[in-house]
Amino acid sequence: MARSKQQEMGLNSGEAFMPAQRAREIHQLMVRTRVLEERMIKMSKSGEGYFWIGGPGEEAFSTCLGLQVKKGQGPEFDYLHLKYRSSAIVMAMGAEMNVSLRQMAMTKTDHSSWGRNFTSHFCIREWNIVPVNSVIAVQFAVAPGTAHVQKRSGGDGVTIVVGGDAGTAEGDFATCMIWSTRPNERLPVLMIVMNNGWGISTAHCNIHACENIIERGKAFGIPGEIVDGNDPVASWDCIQRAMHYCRTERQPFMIEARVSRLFGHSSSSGAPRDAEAVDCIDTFEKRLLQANLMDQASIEAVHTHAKAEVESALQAVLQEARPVAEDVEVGTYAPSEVDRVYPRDYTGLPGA
Ligand SMILES: Cc1ncc(C[n+]2csc(CCOP(=O)(O)OP(=O)(O)O)c2C)c(N)n1
Ligand SMILES: [Mg+2]
Repeated sequence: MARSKQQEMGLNSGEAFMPAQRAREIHQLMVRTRVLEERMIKMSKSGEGYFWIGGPGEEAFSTCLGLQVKKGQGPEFDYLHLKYRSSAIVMAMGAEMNVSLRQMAMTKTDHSSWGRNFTSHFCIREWNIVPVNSVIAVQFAVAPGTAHVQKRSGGDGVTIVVGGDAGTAEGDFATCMIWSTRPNERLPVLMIVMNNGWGISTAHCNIHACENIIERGKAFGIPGEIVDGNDPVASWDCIQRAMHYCRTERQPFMIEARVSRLFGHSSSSGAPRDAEAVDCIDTFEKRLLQANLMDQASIEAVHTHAKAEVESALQAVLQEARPVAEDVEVGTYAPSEVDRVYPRDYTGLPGA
């Protein structure tokens, strides 16, 4: 079919096409997330917040992912097992900026951890976002659990697990491949590796002998795609294909998204801007301008609005209550049947 879209305004990356309206929506979300993250970096330096870690450089791919999630609570919806650079996914799903800001400022009003965890450690039960863990790659070992429930209960919900390239060296990554491909029990898991080429200060090329991480899926019959995660047009298309496969085939699929890490690992390394790395917002804006989908003034307006939005959200958050010492143990332990067997034992283990 000759594409009627040829008349339609939009952007192309190879075969992939993105209509103008979606491109503008994605641009706005990318900018809002970037401005939010940059303000949080400033918070880590100004004393308005504490440790920072986050996702500048992953906005293109992550926004496209968040917009395509089947959002809701329970097995008929998608489950998300995210990492600490997933802010753009959560923003694209519709989160307000204060979801991140409250965790950064460690206020008691923080919905994810009551001010007890680092920023970007989301936990949103209503959207099936299971708690983000600082221990890298454990999400890969947990993900088959929700996928198992989804397979058993029917429907087309899938489990999406996102990790970093260095984290694939952990046994949890192999656990995910094994438990998602047991004979007669293949599971609808979308395994996503955000490959930024770094694990803190260790370069990917010093550790991984195989050039592409998706090659490792081959031993398990897991198909995979590599995508330029800095390109929203290519990313949208790739995610759409992969999600469709998991939803309809009820089988695992792997995506390796090549992305940038724009502010180093975290505030612990000073979060300096990496001037060499490709900036997905810069390159996207150049394309939007070139295709006449936006002009310079409308791009600047998106940035100005986002900055005003984060400033007003932050000023409100800074007035909110802080956790109190008496709350420190609240929510750290869920009572279980084991308590009855070992009543005075916190861990439930004999002799502990
Ligand atoms: C099990 C475990 N080992 C080590 C660490 C320390 N650590 C924190 S982040 C990180 C690097 C992770 O790199 P990657 O998986 O590529 O994710 P990225 O930070 O690049 O997004 C390491 C080693 C940890 N948190 N957990
Ligand atoms: Mg990495």
